[in-house]
Amino acid sequence: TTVDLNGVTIWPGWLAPDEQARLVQDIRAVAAAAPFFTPETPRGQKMSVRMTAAGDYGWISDRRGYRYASTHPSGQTWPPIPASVLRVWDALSGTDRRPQCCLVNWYSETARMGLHQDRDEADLTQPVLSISLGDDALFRVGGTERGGPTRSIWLRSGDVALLSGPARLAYHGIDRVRPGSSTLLRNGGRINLTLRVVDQRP
Ligand code: MD3
Ligand code: FE
Repeated sequence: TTVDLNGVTIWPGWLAPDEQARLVQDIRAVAAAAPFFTPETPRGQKMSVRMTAAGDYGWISDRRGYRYASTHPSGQTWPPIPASVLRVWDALSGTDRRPQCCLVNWYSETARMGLHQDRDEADLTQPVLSISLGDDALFRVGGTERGGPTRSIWLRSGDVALLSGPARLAYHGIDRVRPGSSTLLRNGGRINLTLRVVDQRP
């Protein structure tokens, strides 16, 4: 069963608890190879979300701007996307392309992500798939123009969302995290994985 929020398709509780635990274990291994870092906006503000990535590309932001990059800020290539994560893409993405980036966003209890569009990918006809793990988060989505009406929904651990079609360019963000709402992560907080195709089809 799915929920539609402004064209965003959500599968509530799509991942069983044992599968969620496997994903967390695999993301811990990703973070051991590619440690979480705190991105800085081009204007020099630290983001409240900590990030890392797996796959051919990660998304980085620093004083020079934001972009996809084939190496971690340390200079090392990103670890491969875990098979447990690829299985979710294969089940729900509806595309024949492989994800080139698994962005890992780590929210503390006070972290947020302001309303933004995702448009750094070369082929915007390819979907983005999002996996929520850990504490609940209040997700907000609007239309394709800034300042339009928005709707909100709580994303819970194990929920998967697919952003495709017109919703691919919708403004969206995370307003807040509900502390203590999940026991999946030892230290609380929330992890969101987003799977993306970055390059144009070769
Ligand atoms: C709607 N992440 O990484 S995931 C991001 O929970 C990002 O960490 C949020 O926004 C998070 O860029 C939201 C849900 C999501 C992801 C991509 C989208 C919703 C989207 C792209 C287009 C429209
Ligand atoms: Fe986004």
